[in-house]
Amino acid sequence: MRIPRATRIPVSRRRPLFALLFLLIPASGCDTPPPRSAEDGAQSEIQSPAAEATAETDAAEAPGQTGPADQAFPDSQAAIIRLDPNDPNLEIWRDRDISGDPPREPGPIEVGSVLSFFGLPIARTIDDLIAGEVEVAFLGAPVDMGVGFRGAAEGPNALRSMRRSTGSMETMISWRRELTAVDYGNAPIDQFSVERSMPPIRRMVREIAETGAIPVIIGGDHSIEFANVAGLADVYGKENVGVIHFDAHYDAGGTRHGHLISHAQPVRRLVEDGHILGRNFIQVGLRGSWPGPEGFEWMREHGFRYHTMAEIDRDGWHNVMQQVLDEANDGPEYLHISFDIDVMDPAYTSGTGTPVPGGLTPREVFYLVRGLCSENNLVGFDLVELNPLVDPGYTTVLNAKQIVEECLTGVALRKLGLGNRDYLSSLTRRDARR
Ligand SMILES: [Mn+2]
Repeated sequence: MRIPRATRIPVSRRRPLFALLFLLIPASGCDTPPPRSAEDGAQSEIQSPAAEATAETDAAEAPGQTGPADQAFPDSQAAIIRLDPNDPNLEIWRDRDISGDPPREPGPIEVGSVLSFFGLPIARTIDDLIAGEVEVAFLGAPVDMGVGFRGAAEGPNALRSMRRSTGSMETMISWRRELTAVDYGNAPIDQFSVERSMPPIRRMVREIAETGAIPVIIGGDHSIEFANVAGLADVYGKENVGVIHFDAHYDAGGTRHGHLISHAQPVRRLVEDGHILGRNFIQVGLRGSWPGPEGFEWMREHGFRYHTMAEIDRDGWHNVMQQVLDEANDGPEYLHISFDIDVMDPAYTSGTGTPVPGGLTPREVFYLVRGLCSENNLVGFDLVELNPLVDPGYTTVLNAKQIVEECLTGVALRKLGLGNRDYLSSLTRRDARR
């Protein structure tokens, strides 16, 4: 940047001025080690005034930061603008404050024609879940800054806008009839920060799981898998939960511009923070250009089981699918499914942020998801990366809705003692004709 001649300052007087500028612009602690987890990361964004003063002093005196302004400021940690710890609205959890609600008996609340997931009653509190003996609680997690592309935050409301459940001809089982389910609303998030959005989602997943209900979390981008699975591990125990990760991408990327969580990193965070063992991760549908060799080596090192589209093309979907179902049965007691809609071919799911050609078809996905949810002790399910803003015709929302329903049909089958990947109604099958 060129400084106008009239305001130029003699070289000998520059240092004190730059020191003053550093004092005027709040500095973050550039000596602070990277946070261990996304939840820690959220907390570390707020510092005490004493820590701020130290950081400012350190920054002002740090070597190499007293050069011309156009070199010192743009890339400097000292230029990061921190949160205002005195903002009375800093605590995003306020959104769930119900202290102003009229008194009522706890339990699910019917909402008539007001939009909710599948037209379900809503629940506002843990007491509502308990009083209603709720078995499945939907939760919206409208995060989209983790994909860096606007629209995934509209996923929950896009799904809420779909027609209600229509049942399943394949099984002649209606999950709506068999399961008590509610819409638990959206998690309160910080729309400007992935890091700060993780704790409230994790807390709500934990609330649901603590009552014994299954959280079904609708994203939102894939960063929320971290909060979802960490929340389940809080309740069911570290390393006690297995995860089937449906995705075109492995989502175990390393640090990016200092960020430890985004839609490309939840898997690595879950493993490195000790929530899930690598060998209890099963990846399905990987393809395209990411990861490269290092990513696959990292998964091998940690004992991941993964099934690429290349393997599916070579061995046939049926064979790989049976193997996935067998592997899921050979894992820890509890299972979570994290379903990135981009695992499907963009022909069926254009409405997503990072589509990759050559993916799965609805026919392949529906059977597998129903089978997994019927044969396992499912404790959580998330569907992510649904972006209705780039979904002409709502094809993606339609497929997303069906995937969720296939899973819940599986859960209902299991409850009825019919949990079996190949279960079909006798009315549906040719070989059962009378
Ligand atoms: Mn993903």
